[in-house]
Amino acid sequence: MQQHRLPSRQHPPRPSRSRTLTGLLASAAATAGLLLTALAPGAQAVAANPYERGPAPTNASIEASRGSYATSQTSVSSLAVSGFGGGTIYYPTSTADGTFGAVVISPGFTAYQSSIAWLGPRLASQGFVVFTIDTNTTLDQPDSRGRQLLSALDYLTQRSSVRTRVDASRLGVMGHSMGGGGSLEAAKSRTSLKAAIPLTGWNTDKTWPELRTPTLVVGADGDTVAPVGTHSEPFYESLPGSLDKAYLELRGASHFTPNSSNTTIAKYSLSWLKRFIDNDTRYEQFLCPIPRPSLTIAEYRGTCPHTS
Ligand code: 9J3
Ligand code: ZN
Repeated sequence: MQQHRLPSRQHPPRPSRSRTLTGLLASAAATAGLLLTALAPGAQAVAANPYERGPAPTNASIEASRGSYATSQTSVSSLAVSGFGGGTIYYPTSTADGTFGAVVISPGFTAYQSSIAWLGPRLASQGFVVFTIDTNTTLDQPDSRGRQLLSALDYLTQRSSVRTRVDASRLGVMGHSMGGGGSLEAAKSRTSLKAAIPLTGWNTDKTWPELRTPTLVVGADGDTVAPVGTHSEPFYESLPGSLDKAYLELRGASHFTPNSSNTTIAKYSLSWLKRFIDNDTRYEQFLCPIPRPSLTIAEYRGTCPHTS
């Protein structure tokens, strides 16, 4: 009878045992012990979650203006791409932690990437490759912005200078206003996306039962351009009830609140991206049970607990 043995440089072959029951049991126990000893150090990191990036989060770390990764950025000329208007890629400088999930972000009607630029370093420093884009024209409508978000994702994963840093299977979309409406369009047409976050989203289409992407809908209580009653709320309610979804309504906020650095937008967007692009359940604590109304949260709805 042949003994089962782990290939190992540290452990020389053992002498064969007798074929008694106790011998077999002892052999099995020894092999199990060997397995545990051999696998424990590596298995700890791998078995937990291969997509986790960065230290265990705290409320302070998700509210901070920067995460643990130093970041770099590279400009993408509109002349060098097709299907969208170029942009800026923000990414963790280090290659020591493997690949990262990625998110592309579209600005709103008449606006440029500068209007959502604050999210670039903010999210990249937490361990994402972030691509803030310009659209082909600033007047492009949400359906067009949705296609442009997907073109930008394809550019990012297939042609960009940072493509080897990106895990092309773990991608998300965000956007402001018509860009947020575009993020819903993108998720509708590419159900493999892992996360979508429309920020004070605007769209003439109010119903999104086709989405299969975990979606965080962010509205603003004082939005008169895309009022929550005719935009974010119906968007959220029309998403499948079986979906991991949430509705965050910012308190004391306007349509343009997502255009400046905002802690509430950042902490819940980051938690959503971490939870669903990185499958990082360490962030579940910030999403479930659903956050209570506060100085900055007018209302929060969600399907909790989230599935894996
Ligand atoms: O992207 C947006 O800010 C959409 C809001 C808007 O101006 O819609 C009117 C056409
Ligand atoms: Zn619809």
